[in-house]
Amino acid sequence: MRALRLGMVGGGSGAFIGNVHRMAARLDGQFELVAGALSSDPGRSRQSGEDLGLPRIYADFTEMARAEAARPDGIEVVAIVTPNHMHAAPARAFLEQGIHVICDKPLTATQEEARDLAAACAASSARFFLTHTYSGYAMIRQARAMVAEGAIGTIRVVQVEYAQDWLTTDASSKQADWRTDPARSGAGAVGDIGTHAWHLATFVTGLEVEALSAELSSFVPGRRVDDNVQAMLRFAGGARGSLWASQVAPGNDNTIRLRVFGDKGGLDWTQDAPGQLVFTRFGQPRQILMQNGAGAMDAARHVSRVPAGHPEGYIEAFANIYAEAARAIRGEASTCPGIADGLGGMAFIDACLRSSQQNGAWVAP
Ligand code: SOE
Repeated sequence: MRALRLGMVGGGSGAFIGNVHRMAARLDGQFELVAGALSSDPGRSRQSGEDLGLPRIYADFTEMARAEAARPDGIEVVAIVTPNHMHAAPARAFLEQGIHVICDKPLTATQEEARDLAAACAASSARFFLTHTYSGYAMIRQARAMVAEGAIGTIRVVQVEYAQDWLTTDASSKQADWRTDPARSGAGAVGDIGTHAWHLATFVTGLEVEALSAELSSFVPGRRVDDNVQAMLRFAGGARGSLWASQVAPGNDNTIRLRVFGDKGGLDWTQDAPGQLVFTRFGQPRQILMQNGAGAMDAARHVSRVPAGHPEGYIEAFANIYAEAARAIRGEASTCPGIADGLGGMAFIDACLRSSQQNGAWVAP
């Protein structure tokens, strides 16, 4: 099947997530990167594009959107891997040209930008996708399918946590500087990794969060955004949960764990062992289900590439998001996160901020 022609905005030399997107796009041969505006600095954009051997290099995304739409061999999809405050404008520019968008999370830096972008999506013939990476893991898909078929019964408790330690001090870096600048990030941990945790909990359980009570903290003196968020969650149907996302948790590089408990059983997944899912039927021994192993469900097999015992990891999970975006673009069934997931994440951020400002009052997202 012909690879889709892909462009990229952001992700120039020295960037982190841009290179991850390129690896994910390349892994399954579904995309060919042919154009880029890889930096807001024209010189760095050119140098980065030349380093990657890009056929077409642009100084800015506005020119790229116009020029690529005018070419018969122009890009069909663009990946936006810029800081949060630079998601909305490029996404809108390409959507208006009918070019599909794959954007890193969270959706935008502000609620207003999110509303504007949702309107641009509604007005465009093109699709919009959001790279909530961790929903791409096969054993997260296994957990979602098991919940849906009733393997753990009626959900009662949901525990989700996402812990890092890279912002434990106020050390400056390219990655830290924009994430701790409210003008460029919009929010701190709650937006950067809290939305990943929120998406995992709602994606696996299929439950809506009806209300939450949150406390956002900024432990590092002088930090202008939150670096730790703890939230209690009330789900539709009566389930209760908690979400913890922190970037000041020494000993945690990128630790993610989701546990879901029902009246018949429980599920427990951690990114420390992403190819495993611990499943317990109440009253029976715990089972460790292995990716592509015995008990694997189609939803997990469809996003696995190798037989059981051959670990797949973060890049493969990211590649699953890209592969599902390609399937959706081709009109096939896909569970790729999209604009609704992005708006949900923005509503989660806003609700946490409102609740925390009201001393943990219960608020609706
Ligand atoms: C930093 O917290 C970060 O790079 C996030 O921005 C990513 O979304 C996450 O996947 C890894 O950590």
